[in-house]
Amino acid sequence: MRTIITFSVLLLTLFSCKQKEKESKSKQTQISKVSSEEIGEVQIVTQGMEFFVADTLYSGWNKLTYKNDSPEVHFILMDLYPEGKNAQNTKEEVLPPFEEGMKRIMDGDMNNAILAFGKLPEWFQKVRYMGGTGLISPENTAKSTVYLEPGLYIMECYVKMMDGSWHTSHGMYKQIIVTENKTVLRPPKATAHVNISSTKGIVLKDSVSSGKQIFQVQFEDQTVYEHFLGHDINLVRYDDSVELPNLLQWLNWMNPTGLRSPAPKGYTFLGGMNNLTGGATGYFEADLTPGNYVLVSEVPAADDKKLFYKFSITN
Ligand SMILES: [Cu+2]
Repeated sequence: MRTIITFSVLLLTLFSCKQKEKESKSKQTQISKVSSEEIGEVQIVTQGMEFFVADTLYSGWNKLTYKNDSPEVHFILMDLYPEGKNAQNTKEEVLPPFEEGMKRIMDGDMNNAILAFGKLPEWFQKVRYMGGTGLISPENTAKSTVYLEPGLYIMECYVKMMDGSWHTSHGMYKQIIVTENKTVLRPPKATAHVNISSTKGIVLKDSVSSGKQIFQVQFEDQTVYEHFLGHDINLVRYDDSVELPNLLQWLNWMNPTGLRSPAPKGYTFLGGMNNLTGGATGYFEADLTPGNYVLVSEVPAADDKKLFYKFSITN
């Protein structure tokens, strides 16, 4: 009798194992059917002056993997547009004042530049910046995780070409619809924490070593500086040969040579977190090797604003 019971238990166990195996196999099939939009993995590539990226994404956490296959430095900024506005409005109402303003700056005529920027439509003030990547050098990949609310976005890069014209004017703006459907992505586990604010500047709160690091960026607040934009974080590696003030000059788009190709030599831009609203959190990752680094905002006179934090990795 005991043998029969034992045998039955064994059979049951075997059966339930088989069943579990089946279930797990069917789960695996289900997982492979989940779309990349639902997983929240967003691949973006630039080869010239464009963004190759899906035109529809899910809302919630999204990991942007931005491969810069072009010869210029770029970044990604996610602009959440107010209701009823789209890429057509960018083209007709936003690009012309920026183009005219930049031409005036190149002529050294700041008064008329300000007048030109004054022609920006009122709704443009209602654009909300939802993060993106920091500046990224050619042949590098930026990885940032951002929380996207549903809505119509313009993904943009406003670095300038050699002649001072904006990358946006050459095609680096792309309309993306973020739907009510949510991704399954969870925010990554950070290895280092960075705080940024208009009063305390950039503060790296952990010591960082070489290898893959995931930075969690906490925007304590956000504000508008003299360049009409807020603060962000760019991770930059620099050679011993360089002088940092020349990077700070370059990081001000209002300088005729600022944010313009070619980027100053001796620096490698490794991504970061673009403008977020106060209270928001974003993540970016980078593979670090021993050397000198700076976390810096793309704002005029970042050092005076303490939006500048140097650190070194020795091991
Ligand atoms: Cu660009």
